[in-house]
Amino acid sequence: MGKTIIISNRLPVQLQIHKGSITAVPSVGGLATGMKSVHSGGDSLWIGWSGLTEEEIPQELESDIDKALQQHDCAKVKLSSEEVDGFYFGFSNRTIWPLFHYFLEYSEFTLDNWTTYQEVNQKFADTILEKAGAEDTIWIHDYQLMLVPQMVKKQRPNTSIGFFLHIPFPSYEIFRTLPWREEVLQGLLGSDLIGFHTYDYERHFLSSVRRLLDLEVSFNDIYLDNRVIKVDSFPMGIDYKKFSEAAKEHAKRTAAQQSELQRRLNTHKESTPDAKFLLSIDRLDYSKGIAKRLNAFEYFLNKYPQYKEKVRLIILAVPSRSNVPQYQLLKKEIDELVGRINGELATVSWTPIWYFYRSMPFENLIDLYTSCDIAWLTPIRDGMNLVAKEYVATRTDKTGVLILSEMAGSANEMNESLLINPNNFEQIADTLYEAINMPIQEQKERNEQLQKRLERYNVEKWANDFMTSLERQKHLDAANISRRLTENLITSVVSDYTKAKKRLLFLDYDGTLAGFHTDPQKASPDVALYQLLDRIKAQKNTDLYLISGRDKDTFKRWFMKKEYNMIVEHGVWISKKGGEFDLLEKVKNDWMEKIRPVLESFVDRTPGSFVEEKNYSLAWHYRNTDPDFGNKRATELTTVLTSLIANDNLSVLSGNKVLEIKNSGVNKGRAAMRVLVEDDYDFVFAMGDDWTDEFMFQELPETAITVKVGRQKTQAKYYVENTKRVRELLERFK
Ligand code: GDG
Repeated sequence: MGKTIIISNRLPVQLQIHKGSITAVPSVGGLATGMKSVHSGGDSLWIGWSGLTEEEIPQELESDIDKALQQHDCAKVKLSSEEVDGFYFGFSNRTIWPLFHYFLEYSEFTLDNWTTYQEVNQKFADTILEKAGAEDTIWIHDYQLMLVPQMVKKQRPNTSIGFFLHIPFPSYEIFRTLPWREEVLQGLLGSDLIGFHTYDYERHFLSSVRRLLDLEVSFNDIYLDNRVIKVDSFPMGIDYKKFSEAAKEHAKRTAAQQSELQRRLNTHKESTPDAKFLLSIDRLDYSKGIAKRLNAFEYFLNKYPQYKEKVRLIILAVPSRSNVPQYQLLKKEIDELVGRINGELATVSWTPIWYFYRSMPFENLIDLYTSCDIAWLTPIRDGMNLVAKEYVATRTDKTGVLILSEMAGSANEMNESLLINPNNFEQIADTLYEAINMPIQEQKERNEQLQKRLERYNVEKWANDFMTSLERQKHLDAANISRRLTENLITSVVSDYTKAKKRLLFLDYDGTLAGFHTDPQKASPDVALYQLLDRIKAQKNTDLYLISGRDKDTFKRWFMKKEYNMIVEHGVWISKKGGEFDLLEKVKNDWMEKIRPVLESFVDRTPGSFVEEKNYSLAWHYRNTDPDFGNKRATELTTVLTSLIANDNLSVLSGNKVLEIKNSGVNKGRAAMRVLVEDDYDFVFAMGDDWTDEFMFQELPETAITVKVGRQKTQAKYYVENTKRVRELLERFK
């Protein structure tokens, strides 16, 4: 069994160089603790940037640094300060971060930064390729490294690669503004499994993949060449035990054992026993809505002045990315706001806001969590927000109220908290009032539910779920690959073909012999296809049938002179060796009058869709519509039609971007079986790409060789990737 390689921008240890000696101290961040269960016991390696630029590492210390990192099963990627500027402070934090948090106006599209981002991603990929063995599993983290999966996959197609995005994935309307949007998506699609915190981020991503890359997406599977990529949501949890146990331990401390901060908090509590502490903890980031929160606090105090001197807001803003201009401006704005509000509202015995701009040791974090009556977290956008979960975990007596922004990923799982819209000051003020006055019993009931969930779905479970899903994907893929028509299998099929005394071939047209065209009438056969079919047809003891859902007039125009055998309209008509079309099935078409207006009303409401009228069926095509909208309309139309046709012996067939309404008993399978019994065939071969071909795959005998074009679920025995491969295979039938 291989090891797990974890890759993130920063390593889970912090390097400290003191008088020429190096120490690597484990960092306490959520990701580092989360991955503990995966990154342990010598079975894993963590690759990342050490936090020191090339210029900051004296050459003579380089190998000591590597050794210090090795002791923590870590390896570094070397970055120069110029690379850090372009890749991290530039593209990651001035383009992707604001864009993915819906701060479009902050997003800078600078070609140089994009170039550096690509180069640095390549450096990460190269380090992975250098360190990873063939059996290793790779888990890449976050928005700084979105191109790495593809870079690794290209060199190691069989390596299992997972990717997790810790920030939101924005809606298509936002994502499409990125000049390098296709490249970013393709980079991510090098993964076998892509994880997001919430279902919404997942669906935004799938929508962008569909619209920008025009790839086939079925539920949460993306089909790309010969691979299936799974996309799923894994809401990240916390190390619940660590927080709840730390809180229990703090509760037992004597005054002498308590921290200075705790003692001060206690003094204030004792002097004003009915006053409430509100807490907000975030990195100083515009996405966290700190300035808005301060304004909302002022709004609350003006709306409910009875709480002046009765509430205190403790704001811990952790310094972050302070060399990005927006962050400097934000810092200034917050400093000024705190100053103004305190200046205007403070009394001799009361300062409304206590503001800390620093990072605190874990100990103090627990002091704050356990001492504050209300946690008030109002990000404008947040991938998850672990602080909300940590606060709840430390409330060991189950008291305390969590007020949380709906825009945080964690809001999806924390329904028992008081959810607010961070832009609605009226609602926020009223919610603060509600929180301050919430009966203890209600607090306990809410927290009990929340704690149960957080304890169960903790960070270890999150990491294990992701890894299990990645592992499962590998097996599924292996199972799928085994059905791929490989060179060995092709050789054996060709040999059966050569040896056979009487051969029968059914070949679907659209999506099988020819690719799709925006206008179906323009998808006419090319010269090479005619030559290929001519050659097969000319072979002795070979009956070749083109079998299609197309109307007979088009096929007549394209193929009649070639004297190919044809079955059209899913098996209604048959023509042999250039003869006229005969009805293969006696079917009615009087129902069309009733159905046509329904389809036309859908055409009116779905730009890009159109109705194709055949002799015995009606088809609604939606290939040229907006993909999401088209799929939605297709579902709606299926529902409408299913109720309309209930008693008419009709069925709705869902093809490749087409819904077709036709007589129930007519299908390609039935038609193929009619032909099959006409002779004693010892080689039966069928190829097709969509649902209508599945009837053939189902009906033909077990000995038939059935081949699906594309990797979707199928009854066929084998699959090939695309029409190019179809033709390559048929070329070998000699
Ligand atoms: C990104 C996404 C997503 C904070 N201040 C101190 C301190 N912290 C710790 C907290 C918590 C972590 O930092 C912050 O995590 P968040 O989830 O709230 O936010 P981001 O840093 O923005 O993280 C976010 C996360 O990735 C995970 O996927 O949830 O949405 O933006 O663990 O406890 N720790 C210490 N001192 C502090 O002053 N020791």
